[in-house]
Amino acid sequence: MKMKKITANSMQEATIQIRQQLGKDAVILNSKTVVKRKLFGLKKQQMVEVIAVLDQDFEERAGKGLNPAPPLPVLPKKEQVQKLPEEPSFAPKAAKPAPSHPQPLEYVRNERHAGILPDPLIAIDQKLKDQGLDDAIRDECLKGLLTKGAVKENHIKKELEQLLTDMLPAKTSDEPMISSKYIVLFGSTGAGKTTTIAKLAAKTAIQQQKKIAFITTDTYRIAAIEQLKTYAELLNAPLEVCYSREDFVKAQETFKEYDHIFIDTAGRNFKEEAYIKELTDIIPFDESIQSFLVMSATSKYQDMKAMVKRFEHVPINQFIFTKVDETDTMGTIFQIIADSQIKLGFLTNGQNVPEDILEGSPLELTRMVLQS
Ligand SMILES: Nc1nc2c(ncn2[C@@H]2O[C@H](COP(=O)(O)OP(=O)(O)OP(=O)(O)O)[C@@H](O)[C@H]2O)c(=O)[nH]1
Ligand SMILES: [Mg+2]
Repeated sequence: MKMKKITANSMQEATIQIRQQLGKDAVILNSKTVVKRKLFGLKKQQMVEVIAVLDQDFEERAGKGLNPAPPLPVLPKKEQVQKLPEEPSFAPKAAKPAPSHPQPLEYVRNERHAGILPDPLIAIDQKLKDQGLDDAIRDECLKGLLTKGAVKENHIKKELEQLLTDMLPAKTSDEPMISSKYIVLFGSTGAGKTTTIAKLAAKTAIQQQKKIAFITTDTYRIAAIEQLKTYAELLNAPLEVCYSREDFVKAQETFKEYDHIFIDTAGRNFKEEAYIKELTDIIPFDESIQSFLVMSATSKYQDMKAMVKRFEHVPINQFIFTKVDETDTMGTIFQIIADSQIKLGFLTNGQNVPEDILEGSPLELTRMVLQS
């Protein structure tokens, strides 16, 4: 896909320029009259501004004798879509051959910087940027939308939803959210680990009628043990406090008849290497453990990115993002998942236990990004 904005004195002149720059298969997407100031702003002149595209893939495939891709199916306004007329006899001969075609992604990027995308695409690009999505994701979206000819608002929404959803790792449909015997939540201080573990445990015990137990390795604050004990008592579930790997192995033996054991960990400054070591010293991260990195949705992108990097040697099966009720910027979460390709487990949206938790899905997250 190649796109050009041409400003000329007349439609005829614009047509000649489009033909010279894009070739005879170019299609006009949009044309409007603009007023340009000349002579240091003293004189106004009416000109035409035309946006034209050439479906380059179509050209290349046709050239190679392959089935050509369909031309752009949807264009802005019916009356604005004009196939270029045959070359007028007075057209000057092209002085030099058309420039070689840039790669599509580079092309989209250049067009964005030159500010000549159709208005609805400019608006959607800005919205995604405001949400915190980076150039690479936005380029991919623009490229996909242009390739599908989605330049009208209603068409954009559907296609964009699909494009964004496809960038996130999908869960298999039969994959239960709580799939292992041991479920461990870790992350930085105050992220909402204990509250979320109580929500998950309560849902598993009440809705799925599973036999559940708790382990905590958070021995730094007396209040932390008390907090989890309160939830355990409410759910009539046992709790073991583990200070070491030996304690942990003993607790595993004690709970061998239980369906799911929810493990709470201490919130620590994730920048400290020692924290990661303590975590892996006590908990054996093997296949029987489903691990969730818990991060607050209100955290900055760079901090989240650093946190994921810090935990790269602890296997992270899925993410949990808490406090989504406290932010309107879901794009940061989207970006982190797209970067890391780690699946989204849950989102929590309030302090109520157990209600304020949702299973995360790529489509739901995409919709949240586009709605906010
Ligand atoms: N608004 C909002 N608050 C939440 C959510 N989840 C947890 N909180 C609140 O965040 C605060 C910290 O929650 P905790 O569960 O104690 O966090 P933690 O990660 O266990 O904290 P440490 O163990 O000290 O590291 C509490 O006031 C929770 O009620 C949420 O989804 N939305
Ligand atoms: Mg806690």
